[in-house]
Amino acid sequence: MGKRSSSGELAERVPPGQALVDKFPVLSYGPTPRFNPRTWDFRMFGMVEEQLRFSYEEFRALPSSRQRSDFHCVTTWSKLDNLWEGVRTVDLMARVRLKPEARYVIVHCDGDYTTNLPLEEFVDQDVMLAWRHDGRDLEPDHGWPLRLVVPKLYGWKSAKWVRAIEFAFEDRRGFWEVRGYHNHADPWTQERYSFQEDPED
Ligand SMILES: Nc1nc2c(c(=O)[nH]1)N[C@H]1C(S)=C(S)[C@@H](COP(=O)(O)O)O[C@H]1N2
Ligand SMILES: [Mo]
Repeated sequence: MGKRSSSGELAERVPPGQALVDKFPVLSYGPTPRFNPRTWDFRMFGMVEEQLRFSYEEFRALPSSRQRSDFHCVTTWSKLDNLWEGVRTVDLMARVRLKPEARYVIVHCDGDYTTNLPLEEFVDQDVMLAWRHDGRDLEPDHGWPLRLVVPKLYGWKSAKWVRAIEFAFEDRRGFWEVRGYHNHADPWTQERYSFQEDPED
């Protein structure tokens, strides 16, 4: 993302109803899981020709990238210019052979948190599975050892402590999506709550 040279430019980067923060708040439902590098794994399953499983070492050996992006939580805070380091989902997808039926992604985390998004949005250029933020390893509360970052959707889609990606033919609502939050979650159109959803979608 560009430099913050004028307040107009800045305003263009802040979705309606959001306020900027400098600190990085922690927003978690439930406790921070413990990480054990010997038992941790990362799986890709569902509508794939062959399931994949990575050990921690194998996952960290994937090609990594650094990208800057903004982050918007539905509780109205936004944090701009986060520098994330990890694996872009487009690069991860080079490893998996999807079945043509795959249309949605269900993200599975330690602690039974899940979230869902369309495959098309999961493979956007700015979406990453990240292990570093602003030049430092993620803190446990922020998702160490691995979190998803989906800059174009509200923060609850950026799942922390990710362990598996499931590819599905049909959409399935995740943890917050079944508890009254919007299935899609675009901050620019304030897709905050499920009652706003168009029944035609
Ligand atoms: N596993 C898991 N991921 C999660 C959450 C959670 O409770 N559990 N909270 C979500 C919400 S609501 C937001 S805004 C972001 C916050 O990320 P942060 O705690 O690193 O700021 O994480 C998202 N990812
Ligand atoms: Mo959030």
